[in-house]
Amino acid sequence: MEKIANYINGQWLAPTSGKYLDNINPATGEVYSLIPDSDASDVQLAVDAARAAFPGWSTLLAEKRHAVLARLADLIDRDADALAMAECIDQGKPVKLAKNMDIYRAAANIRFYATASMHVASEAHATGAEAINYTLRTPVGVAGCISPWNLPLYLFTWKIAPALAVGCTVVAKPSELTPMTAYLFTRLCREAGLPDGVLNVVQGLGPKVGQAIVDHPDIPAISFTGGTVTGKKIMSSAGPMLKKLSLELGGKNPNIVFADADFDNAVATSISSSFTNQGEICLCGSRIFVERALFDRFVKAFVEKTKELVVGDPLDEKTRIGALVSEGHMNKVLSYIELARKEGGTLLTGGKRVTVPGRCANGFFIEPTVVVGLPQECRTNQEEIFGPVVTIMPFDTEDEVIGLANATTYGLSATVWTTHLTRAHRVAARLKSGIIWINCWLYRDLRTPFGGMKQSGVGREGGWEAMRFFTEAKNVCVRL
Ligand code: TXE
Repeated sequence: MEKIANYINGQWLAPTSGKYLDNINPATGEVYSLIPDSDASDVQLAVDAARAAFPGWSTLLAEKRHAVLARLADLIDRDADALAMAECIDQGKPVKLAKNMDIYRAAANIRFYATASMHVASEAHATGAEAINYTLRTPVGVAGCISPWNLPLYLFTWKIAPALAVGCTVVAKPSELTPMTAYLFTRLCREAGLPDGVLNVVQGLGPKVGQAIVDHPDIPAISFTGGTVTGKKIMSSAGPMLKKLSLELGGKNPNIVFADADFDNAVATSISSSFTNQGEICLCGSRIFVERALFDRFVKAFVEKTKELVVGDPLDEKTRIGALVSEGHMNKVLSYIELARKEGGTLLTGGKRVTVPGRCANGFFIEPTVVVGLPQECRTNQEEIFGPVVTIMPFDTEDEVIGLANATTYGLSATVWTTHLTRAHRVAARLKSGIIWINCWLYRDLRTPFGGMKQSGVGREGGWEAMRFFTEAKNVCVRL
Protein backbone atom coordinates (compact mmCIF):
# COMPACT_ATOMS: atom_id res chain seq x y z
CA MET A 1 0.00 0.00 0.00
CA GLU A 2 1.35 3.44 -0.91
CA LYS A 3 2.76 5.41 1.98
CA ILE A 4 2.42 9.15 1.62
CA ALA A 5 5.47 11.04 2.91
CA ASN A 6 6.06 14.41 4.46
CA TYR A 7 8.13 16.81 2.36
CA ILE A 8 10.69 18.60 4.49
CA ASN A 9 13.81 20.38 3.28
CA GLY A 10 13.40 18.87 -0.16
CA GLN A 11 13.22 15.32 1.15
CA TRP A 12 10.37 12.86 1.42
CA LEU A 13 10.36 11.72 5.04
CA ALA A 14 8.42 9.27 7.16
CA PRO A 15 6.83 10.80 10.27
CA THR A 16 9.16 10.78 13.27
CA SER A 17 6.58 8.75 15.21
CA GLY A 18 6.72 6.03 12.53
CA LYS A 19 2.91 5.92 12.73
CA TYR A 20 0.42 6.15 9.88
CA LEU A 21 -3.30 6.80 9.46
CA ASP A 22 -5.61 5.10 6.98
CA ASN A 23 -6.49 7.03 3.86
CA ILE A 24 -9.93 6.02 2.64
CA ASN A 25 -11.37 6.26 -0.84
CA PRO A 26 -14.83 7.69 -0.07
CA ALA A 27 -16.37 6.22 -3.22
CA THR A 28 -15.55 2.66 -2.14
CA GLY A 29 -15.04 2.93 1.61
CA GLU A 30 -11.69 1.14 1.21
CA VAL A 31 -8.32 2.07 2.66
CA TYR A 32 -6.06 2.73 -0.31
CA SER A 33 -3.01 4.49 1.10
CA LEU A 34 -1.41 5.56 4.37
CA ILE A 35 -0.99 9.07 5.75
CA PRO A 36 1.88 10.10 8.04
CA ASP A 37 0.56 10.59 11.57
CA SER A 38 2.96 13.46 12.14
CA ASP A 39 3.29 15.55 15.28
CA ALA A 40 5.02 18.63 16.68
CA SER A 41 8.49 17.13 16.12
CA ASP A 42 7.85 16.91 12.35
CA VAL A 43 6.55 20.47 12.38
CA GLN A 44 9.77 21.52 14.13
CA LEU A 45 11.86 19.92 11.38
CA ALA A 46 9.75 21.75 8.80
CA VAL A 47 10.13 25.09 10.59
CA ASP A 48 13.90 24.58 10.84
CA ALA A 49 14.06 23.93 7.10
CA ALA A 50 11.80 26.88 6.27
CA ARG A 51 13.83 29.23 8.44
CA ALA A 52 17.07 28.10 6.84
CA ALA A 53 15.63 28.60 3.34
CA PHE A 54 14.12 32.01 4.08
CA PRO A 55 17.16 34.29 3.57
CA GLY A 56 17.85 32.85 0.12
CA TRP A 57 14.26 32.72 -1.14
CA SER A 58 13.16 36.07 0.25
CA THR A 59 16.03 37.95 -1.36
CA LEU A 60 15.86 36.22 -4.73
CA LEU A 61 15.00 38.57 -7.58
CA ALA A 62 11.28 38.41 -8.34
CA GLU A 63 11.95 37.22 -11.87
CA LYS A 64 13.72 34.15 -10.50
CA ARG A 65 10.85 33.34 -8.13
CA HIS A 66 8.51 33.88 -11.05
CA ALA A 67 10.45 31.45 -13.24
CA VAL A 68 10.22 28.61 -10.69
CA LEU A 69 6.53 29.17 -9.97
CA ALA A 70 5.64 29.48 -13.65
CA ARG A 71 7.38 26.14 -14.31
CA LEU A 72 5.40 24.63 -11.44
CA ALA A 73 2.12 25.79 -13.00
CA ASP A 74 3.14 24.25 -16.34
CA LEU A 75 3.94 20.96 -14.62
CA ILE A 76 0.47 20.89 -13.04
CA ASP A 77 -0.99 21.34 -16.53
CA ARG A 78 1.24 18.57 -17.87
CA ASP A 79 0.08 16.16 -15.13
CA ALA A 80 -3.54 17.35 -15.03
CA ASP A 81 -5.05 13.95 -15.83
CA ALA A 82 -3.08 12.12 -13.16
CA LEU A 83 -3.72 14.82 -10.57
CA ALA A 84 -7.44 14.87 -11.37
CA MET A 85 -7.62 11.12 -10.96
CA ALA A 86 -5.78 11.33 -7.64
CA GLU A 87 -8.11 14.09 -6.42
CA CYS A 88 -11.15 12.10 -7.47
CA ILE A 89 -10.00 8.98 -5.62
CA ASP A 90 -8.97 10.89 -2.51
CA GLN A 91 -11.96 13.23 -2.23
CA GLY A 92 -14.87 11.44 -3.93
CA LYS A 93 -15.67 14.17 -6.47
CA PRO A 94 -16.37 13.34 -10.14
CA VAL A 95 -13.11 13.03 -12.07
CA LYS A 96 -14.34 15.44 -14.71
CA LEU A 97 -14.99 18.10 -12.09
CA ALA A 98 -11.60 17.44 -10.51
CA LYS A 99 -9.93 18.16 -13.83
CA ASN A 100 -12.02 21.11 -14.97
CA MET A 101 -12.30 22.83 -11.62
CA ASP A 102 -9.72 21.70 -9.07
CA ILE A 103 -6.64 20.99 -11.12
CA TYR A 104 -7.32 23.77 -13.60
CA ARG A 105 -7.56 26.23 -10.70
CA ALA A 106 -4.49 24.83 -8.94
CA ALA A 107 -2.38 25.68 -11.99
CA ALA A 108 -4.16 29.03 -12.36
CA ASN A 109 -3.43 29.92 -8.72
CA ILE A 110 0.28 29.26 -9.07
CA ARG A 111 0.48 31.01 -12.44
CA PHE A 112 -1.47 34.03 -11.19
CA TYR A 113 0.83 34.60 -8.23
CA ALA A 114 3.93 33.80 -10.28
CA THR A 115 3.13 36.75 -12.51
CA ALA A 116 1.93 38.88 -9.59
CA SER A 117 5.38 38.53 -8.01
CA MET A 118 6.73 40.50 -10.98
CA HIS A 119 4.21 43.32 -10.65
CA VAL A 120 3.68 43.85 -6.96
CA ALA A 121 4.83 47.32 -5.87
CA SER A 122 4.87 49.32 -2.68
CA GLU A 123 3.83 52.92 -2.12
CA ALA A 124 5.53 56.28 -1.69
CA HIS A 125 3.95 59.39 -0.12
CA ALA A 126 5.40 62.85 -0.62
CA THR A 127 4.60 65.11 2.35
CA GLY A 128 4.63 68.38 0.45
CA ALA A 129 8.21 69.49 -0.04
CA GLU A 130 9.14 68.56 3.52
CA ALA A 131 9.47 64.81 3.54
CA ILE A 132 9.08 61.70 1.51
CA ASN A 133 7.77 58.41 2.85
CA TYR A 134 8.28 55.10 1.18
CA THR A 135 6.81 51.80 2.31
CA LEU A 136 8.77 48.59 2.19
CA ARG A 137 6.80 45.38 2.20
CA THR A 138 8.92 42.51 3.36
CA PRO A 139 7.87 38.86 3.62
CA VAL A 140 6.77 37.92 7.15
CA GLY A 141 9.09 34.92 7.35
CA VAL A 142 7.78 31.36 7.69
CA ALA A 143 4.07 31.22 6.82
CA GLY A 144 1.72 28.52 8.12
CA CYS A 145 -0.89 27.39 5.58
CA ILE A 146 -3.65 24.99 6.66
CA SER A 147 -6.12 23.82 4.03
CA PRO A 148 -9.32 21.74 3.98
CA TRP A 149 -10.63 18.66 2.20
CA ASN A 150 -13.35 19.98 -0.10
CA LEU A 151 -11.12 21.48 -2.81
CA PRO A 152 -7.80 19.95 -1.78
CA LEU A 153 -5.15 21.05 -4.29
CA TYR A 154 -7.18 24.09 -5.34
CA LEU A 155 -7.16 25.60 -1.83
CA PHE A 156 -3.71 24.32 -0.91
CA THR A 157 -2.21 26.20 -3.87
CA TRP A 158 -4.46 29.23 -3.24
CA LYS A 159 -2.71 29.66 0.11
CA ILE A 160 0.87 28.74 -0.62
CA ALA A 161 1.15 30.59 -3.97
CA PRO A 162 0.91 34.18 -2.62
CA ALA A 163 3.15 33.28 0.31
CA LEU A 164 5.85 31.89 -1.98
CA ALA A 165 5.41 34.72 -4.49
CA VAL A 166 6.22 37.43 -1.94
CA GLY A 167 9.25 35.52 -0.65
CA CYS A 168 7.93 33.70 2.41
CA THR A 169 8.88 30.13 3.04
CA VAL A 170 6.03 27.84 4.01
CA VAL A 171 5.02 25.07 6.37
CA ALA A 172 1.77 23.68 4.98
CA LYS A 173 -0.71 21.09 6.15
CA PRO A 174 -3.35 19.62 3.85
CA SER A 175 -6.41 17.97 5.38
CA GLU A 176 -5.88 14.47 6.74
CA LEU A 177 -8.94 13.45 4.69
CA THR A 178 -7.33 14.46 1.39
CA PRO A 179 -3.53 14.33 1.61
CA MET A 180 -2.72 12.86 -1.81
CA THR A 181 -2.52 15.72 -4.30
CA ALA A 182 -0.42 17.92 -2.00
CA TYR A 183 1.99 14.98 -1.77
CA LEU A 184 2.09 14.55 -5.56
CA PHE A 185 2.53 18.32 -5.88
CA THR A 186 5.77 18.13 -3.87
CA ARG A 187 7.29 16.00 -6.64
CA LEU A 188 6.49 18.76 -9.10
CA CYS A 189 8.10 21.30 -6.76
CA ARG A 190 11.32 19.35 -6.96
CA GLU A 191 11.10 19.06 -10.75
CA ALA A 192 10.38 22.79 -11.09
CA GLY A 193 13.52 23.62 -9.13
CA LEU A 194 11.91 25.05 -6.00
CA PRO A 195 14.84 25.27 -3.57
CA ASP A 196 14.88 22.86 -0.62
CA GLY A 197 13.05 24.09 2.45
CA VAL A 198 11.01 26.75 0.64
CA LEU A 199 7.84 24.64 0.79
CA ASN A 200 7.48 22.01 3.51
CA VAL A 201 4.40 19.81 3.74
CA VAL A 202 3.61 18.06 7.01
CA GLN A 203 0.75 15.58 6.82
CA GLY A 204 -1.46 14.47 9.69
CA LEU A 205 -4.26 15.37 12.04
CA GLY A 206 -5.51 18.89 12.68
CA PRO A 207 -5.30 18.89 16.48
CA LYS A 208 -1.71 17.54 16.29
CA VAL A 209 -0.01 18.96 13.20
CA GLY A 210 -2.30 21.92 12.53
CA GLN A 211 -2.24 22.99 16.15
CA ALA A 212 1.56 22.65 16.30
CA ILE A 213 1.82 25.00 13.29
CA VAL A 214 -0.56 27.48 14.92
CA ASP A 215 1.34 27.34 18.23
CA HIS A 216 4.84 27.53 16.79
CA PRO A 217 6.56 30.77 17.89
CA ASP A 218 8.59 31.00 14.65
CA ILE A 219 5.51 31.05 12.40
CA PRO A 220 4.19 34.63 12.56
CA ALA A 221 1.31 34.29 10.07
CA ILE A 222 -1.38 31.62 9.68
CA SER A 223 -3.64 31.30 6.66
CA PHE A 224 -6.46 28.86 7.30
CA THR A 225 -9.50 27.60 5.40
CA GLY A 226 -11.88 25.25 7.15
CA GLY A 227 -14.80 25.08 9.54
CA THR A 228 -15.82 28.01 11.74
CA VAL A 229 -15.37 25.98 14.94
CA THR A 230 -11.76 25.19 14.00
CA GLY A 231 -11.23 28.81 12.94
CA LYS A 232 -12.28 30.01 16.39
CA LYS A 233 -9.94 27.50 18.02
CA ILE A 234 -7.06 28.75 15.87
CA MET A 235 -7.87 32.34 16.72
CA SER A 236 -7.93 31.59 20.44
CA SER A 237 -4.46 30.01 20.19
CA ALA A 238 -2.88 32.49 17.79
CA GLY A 239 -4.51 35.62 19.23
CA PRO A 240 -2.47 35.78 22.44
CA MET A 241 0.67 35.25 20.33
CA LEU A 242 -0.38 38.27 18.21
CA LYS A 243 0.03 36.35 14.98
CA LYS A 244 -1.32 37.59 11.67
CA LEU A 245 -4.40 35.56 10.80
CA SER A 246 -6.36 35.01 7.63
CA LEU A 247 -9.40 32.82 8.24
CA GLU A 248 -11.72 31.66 5.47
CA LEU A 249 -14.53 29.78 7.19
CA GLY A 250 -18.03 28.49 6.55
CA GLY A 251 -21.07 29.96 4.86
CA LYS A 252 -24.85 29.69 4.68
CA ASN A 253 -25.19 31.61 1.49
CA PRO A 254 -28.43 33.08 0.16
CA ASN A 255 -29.35 32.62 -3.49
CA ILE A 256 -32.03 35.23 -4.29
CA VAL A 257 -34.20 34.84 -7.38
CA PHE A 258 -36.45 37.75 -8.34
CA ALA A 259 -39.47 37.15 -10.58
CA ASP A 260 -37.84 39.08 -13.45
CA ALA A 261 -34.76 36.81 -13.50
CA ASP A 262 -33.55 35.09 -16.65
CA PHE A 263 -35.41 31.94 -15.66
CA ASP A 264 -33.46 29.21 -17.45
CA ASN A 265 -30.11 30.63 -16.43
CA ALA A 266 -31.26 31.08 -12.82
CA VAL A 267 -32.48 27.49 -12.58
CA ALA A 268 -29.47 25.92 -14.29
CA THR A 269 -26.91 27.92 -12.34
CA SER A 270 -28.78 27.37 -9.08
CA ILE A 271 -28.47 23.64 -9.68
CA SER A 272 -24.70 24.14 -9.91
CA SER A 273 -24.53 26.46 -6.92
CA SER A 274 -26.49 23.96 -4.85
CA PHE A 275 -24.90 20.66 -5.79
CA THR A 276 -21.48 21.13 -7.40
CA ASN A 277 -18.86 19.08 -5.55
CA GLN A 278 -21.70 17.38 -3.59
CA GLY A 279 -22.49 20.78 -2.05
CA GLU A 280 -19.11 20.70 -0.33
CA ILE A 281 -18.07 24.24 -1.29
CA CYS A 282 -18.18 27.09 1.19
CA LEU A 283 -19.68 29.26 -1.59
CA CYS A 284 -22.65 26.99 -2.33
CA GLY A 285 -25.98 28.79 -2.16
CA SER A 286 -27.75 26.56 0.34
CA ARG A 287 -30.71 28.89 1.03
CA ILE A 288 -32.67 29.71 -2.11
CA PHE A 289 -35.19 32.57 -1.86
CA VAL A 290 -37.64 32.91 -4.75
CA GLU A 291 -40.06 35.80 -5.27
CA ARG A 292 -43.59 34.45 -4.68
CA ALA A 293 -44.84 35.11 -8.22
CA LEU A 294 -42.16 32.75 -9.55
CA PHE A 295 -42.01 30.33 -6.64
CA ASP A 296 -44.09 27.37 -7.94
CA ARG A 297 -42.60 27.51 -11.42
CA PHE A 298 -39.04 27.73 -10.08
CA VAL A 299 -39.50 24.92 -7.57
CA LYS A 300 -41.01 22.62 -10.22
CA ALA A 301 -38.18 23.21 -12.69
CA PHE A 302 -35.51 23.03 -9.99
CA VAL A 303 -36.79 19.72 -8.60
CA GLU A 304 -37.05 18.23 -12.11
CA LYS A 305 -33.45 19.16 -12.85
CA THR A 306 -32.29 17.89 -9.47
CA LYS A 307 -33.82 14.50 -10.20
CA GLU A 308 -31.81 14.34 -13.43
CA LEU A 309 -28.48 14.63 -11.61
CA VAL A 310 -26.66 11.32 -11.74
CA VAL A 311 -25.30 10.17 -8.38
CA GLY A 312 -22.66 7.56 -8.97
CA ASP A 313 -19.14 6.35 -9.44
CA PRO A 314 -16.88 9.43 -9.59
CA LEU A 315 -14.88 7.76 -12.36
CA ASP A 316 -17.94 7.64 -14.59
CA GLU A 317 -18.08 10.62 -16.97
CA LYS A 318 -21.88 10.83 -16.56
CA THR A 319 -21.72 11.29 -12.79
CA ARG A 320 -22.64 14.74 -11.50
CA ILE A 321 -22.73 13.91 -7.77
CA GLY A 322 -19.90 11.83 -6.39
CA ALA A 323 -19.23 10.57 -2.87
CA LEU A 324 -19.12 12.75 0.22
CA VAL A 325 -15.65 13.05 1.64
CA SER A 326 -16.00 10.64 4.57
CA GLU A 327 -18.42 8.41 6.39
CA GLY A 328 -18.47 10.87 9.30
CA HIS A 329 -19.34 13.75 7.03
CA MET A 330 -22.01 11.71 5.23
CA ASN A 331 -23.61 10.90 8.58
CA LYS A 332 -23.50 14.56 9.56
CA VAL A 333 -25.32 15.55 6.36
CA LEU A 334 -27.88 12.74 6.82
CA SER A 335 -28.50 13.96 10.38
CA TYR A 336 -29.29 17.43 9.00
CA ILE A 337 -31.78 15.92 6.55
CA GLU A 338 -33.43 14.21 9.53
CA LEU A 339 -33.43 17.53 11.37
CA ALA A 340 -35.09 19.24 8.38
CA ARG A 341 -37.90 16.67 8.59
CA LYS A 342 -38.26 17.15 12.35
CA GLU A 343 -38.37 20.91 11.93
CA GLY A 344 -41.39 20.49 9.64
CA GLY A 345 -39.73 20.64 6.23
CA THR A 346 -41.12 18.81 3.21
CA LEU A 347 -38.60 16.91 1.08
CA LEU A 348 -39.50 17.33 -2.59
CA THR A 349 -36.72 15.02 -3.74
CA GLY A 350 -33.75 13.20 -2.24
CA GLY A 351 -33.14 12.63 1.44
CA LYS A 352 -31.51 9.22 1.44
CA ARG A 353 -28.15 7.54 1.26
CA VAL A 354 -27.55 6.00 -2.17
CA THR A 355 -26.08 2.57 -2.74
CA VAL A 356 -24.19 2.67 -6.01
CA PRO A 357 -23.96 -0.85 -7.44
CA GLY A 358 -20.58 -2.44 -8.16
CA ARG A 359 -17.24 -1.25 -6.82
CA CYS A 360 -18.87 1.75 -5.07
CA ALA A 361 -21.41 -0.27 -3.06
CA ASN A 362 -19.86 0.84 0.25
CA GLY A 363 -19.27 4.45 -0.78
CA PHE A 364 -20.59 7.55 0.96
CA PHE A 365 -23.26 8.83 -1.44
CA ILE A 366 -26.34 10.95 -0.73
CA GLU A 367 -29.17 11.96 -3.05
CA PRO A 368 -29.36 15.67 -3.88
CA THR A 369 -32.07 16.92 -1.57
CA VAL A 370 -34.55 19.80 -1.87
CA VAL A 371 -36.52 20.97 1.17
CA VAL A 372 -39.38 23.48 1.31
CA GLY A 373 -41.66 24.72 4.07
CA LEU A 374 -39.03 25.68 6.64
CA PRO A 375 -38.85 29.01 8.44
CA GLN A 376 -35.68 31.06 8.14
CA GLU A 377 -34.78 30.84 11.81
CA CYS A 378 -34.73 27.02 12.12
CA ARG A 379 -31.41 25.21 12.52
CA THR A 380 -31.57 23.72 9.02
CA ASN A 381 -31.57 27.26 7.66
CA GLN A 382 -28.98 28.58 10.08
CA GLU A 383 -26.22 25.95 10.25
CA GLU A 384 -23.78 25.00 7.53
CA ILE A 385 -24.67 21.52 6.24
CA PHE A 386 -21.95 21.35 3.57
CA GLY A 387 -23.67 18.67 1.53
CA PRO A 388 -26.12 18.25 -1.37
CA VAL A 389 -29.02 19.80 0.54
CA VAL A 390 -30.86 23.06 -0.22
CA THR A 391 -33.93 24.77 1.14
CA ILE A 392 -36.22 26.94 -0.99
CA MET A 393 -38.33 29.71 0.53
CA PRO A 394 -40.72 32.29 -0.98
CA PHE A 395 -40.52 36.05 -0.39
CA ASP A 396 -42.70 39.03 -1.26
CA THR A 397 -40.59 42.18 -1.14
CA GLU A 398 -37.02 43.32 -1.66
CA ASP A 399 -36.74 44.52 1.94
CA GLU A 400 -38.03 41.24 3.26
CA VAL A 401 -35.58 39.10 1.30
CA ILE A 402 -32.61 41.27 2.25
CA GLY A 403 -33.60 40.79 5.91
CA LEU A 404 -33.92 37.03 5.43
CA ALA A 405 -30.66 36.76 3.51
CA ASN A 406 -28.74 38.63 6.20
CA ALA A 407 -30.35 36.76 9.10
CA THR A 408 -27.58 34.25 9.76
CA THR A 409 -24.32 34.40 11.65
CA TYR A 410 -22.46 33.83 8.36
CA GLY A 411 -21.59 36.33 5.64
CA LEU A 412 -19.50 34.68 2.95
CA SER A 413 -21.24 34.97 -0.42
CA ALA A 414 -24.63 35.72 -1.96
CA THR A 415 -26.15 35.40 -5.41
CA VAL A 416 -28.81 37.68 -6.88
CA TRP A 417 -30.87 36.84 -9.97
CA THR A 418 -32.64 39.80 -11.58
CA THR A 419 -32.67 41.67 -14.88
CA HIS A 420 -33.55 44.93 -13.07
CA LEU A 421 -30.29 46.85 -13.19
CA THR A 422 -30.73 49.25 -10.30
CA ARG A 423 -32.29 46.64 -8.05
CA ALA A 424 -29.28 44.36 -8.60
CA HIS A 425 -26.90 47.05 -7.34
CA ARG A 426 -29.23 48.17 -4.55
CA VAL A 427 -29.56 44.65 -3.18
CA ALA A 428 -25.84 43.94 -3.56
CA ALA A 429 -25.06 47.03 -1.50
CA ARG A 430 -27.28 45.88 1.38
CA LEU A 431 -26.26 42.22 1.58
CA LYS A 432 -23.82 41.47 4.38
CA SER A 433 -21.55 39.11 2.47
CA GLY A 434 -17.96 39.41 1.31
CA ILE A 435 -18.71 38.21 -2.21
CA ILE A 436 -21.83 38.99 -4.27
CA TRP A 437 -22.58 37.37 -7.62
CA ILE A 438 -25.20 38.98 -9.82
CA ASN A 439 -26.65 36.63 -12.45
CA CYS A 440 -23.78 34.18 -12.04
CA TRP A 441 -22.09 31.99 -9.46
CA LEU A 442 -18.47 31.10 -8.74
CA TYR A 443 -17.33 33.35 -11.55
CA ARG A 444 -13.88 34.24 -10.30
CA ASP A 445 -11.28 36.85 -11.17
CA LEU A 446 -8.28 36.04 -9.01
CA ARG A 447 -7.47 39.73 -8.52
CA THR A 448 -10.63 40.36 -6.50
CA PRO A 449 -10.84 40.22 -2.68
CA PHE A 450 -12.10 36.86 -1.47
CA GLY A 451 -13.47 36.13 1.99
CA GLY A 452 -16.34 36.62 4.36
CA MET A 453 -17.91 38.81 7.00
CA LYS A 454 -19.23 37.85 10.44
CA GLN A 455 -18.57 34.18 11.32
CA SER A 456 -17.38 33.46 7.77
CA GLY A 457 -13.92 34.69 8.52
CA VAL A 458 -11.33 37.33 9.06
CA GLY A 459 -9.35 39.03 6.32
CA ARG A 460 -9.41 38.60 2.56
CA GLU A 461 -7.51 36.41 0.15
CA GLY A 462 -6.92 36.99 -3.56
CA GLY A 463 -4.93 39.52 -5.55
CA TRP A 464 -2.82 42.00 -3.63
CA GLU A 465 -4.80 41.26 -0.45
CA ALA A 466 -3.11 37.89 0.00
CA MET A 467 0.30 39.29 -0.92
CA ARG A 468 -0.09 42.05 1.63
CA PHE A 469 -1.13 39.49 4.23
CA PHE A 470 2.13 37.61 3.80
CA THR A 471 4.21 40.79 4.13
CA GLU A 472 4.94 43.36 6.81
CA ALA A 473 4.72 47.01 5.84
CA LYS A 474 7.56 49.20 7.00
CA ASN A 475 7.33 52.92 6.40
CA VAL A 476 10.51 54.93 6.02
CA CYS A 477 10.18 58.71 6.44
CA VAL A 478 12.94 60.92 5.01
CA ARG A 479 12.93 64.59 6.10
CA LEU A 480 14.07 66.64 3.15
O1 TXE B 1 -12.95 20.87 9.00
P1 TXE B 1 -11.71 21.44 9.79
P2 TXE B 1 -13.88 19.65 9.37
C1 TXE B 1 -16.94 23.26 7.33
C2 TXE B 1 -18.05 22.32 6.95
C3 TXE B 1 -17.68 21.07 7.64
C4 TXE B 1 -17.12 21.62 8.92
C5 TXE B 1 -16.21 20.72 9.67
O2 TXE B 1 -19.28 22.79 7.46
O3 TXE B 1 -18.76 20.22 7.88
O4 TXE B 1 -16.40 22.76 8.52
O5 TXE B 1 -15.25 20.18 8.80
C6 TXE B 1 -7.25 21.38 10.23
N1 TXE B 1 -5.47 23.56 14.53
N2 TXE B 1 -15.89 23.37 6.34
O6 TXE B 1 -13.99 19.50 10.84
O7 TXE B 1 -11.42 20.65 11.02
C7 TXE B 1 -7.66 20.08 9.58
O8 TXE B 1 -6.70 19.09 9.78
C8 TXE B 1 -5.09 23.72 13.26
C9 TXE B 1 -15.89 24.56 5.55
O9 TXE B 1 -13.42 18.48 8.61
O10 TXE B 1 -11.92 22.89 9.93
C10 TXE B 1 -7.78 20.53 8.13
O11 TXE B 1 -6.49 20.58 7.52
N3 TXE B 1 -5.65 23.07 12.23
C11 TXE B 1 -14.69 24.71 4.74
C12 TXE B 1 -8.35 21.93 8.26
O12 TXE B 1 -8.10 22.31 9.61
C13 TXE B 1 -6.67 22.23 12.50
C14 TXE B 1 -13.94 23.55 4.30
C15 TXE B 1 -9.83 22.06 8.00
O13 TXE B 1 -10.53 21.11 8.76
C16 TXE B 1 -7.13 22.03 13.80
C17 TXE B 1 -14.01 22.43 5.20
C18 TXE B 1 -6.49 22.74 14.85
N4 TXE B 1 -6.86 22.62 16.11
C19 TXE B 1 -14.99 22.37 6.15
N5 TXE B 1 -8.16 21.16 13.75
C20 TXE B 1 -14.57 25.91 3.87
N6 TXE B 1 -14.54 27.11 4.44
O14 TXE B 1 -14.45 25.79 2.66
C21 TXE B 1 -8.35 20.82 12.45
N7 TXE B 1 -7.44 21.45 11.69
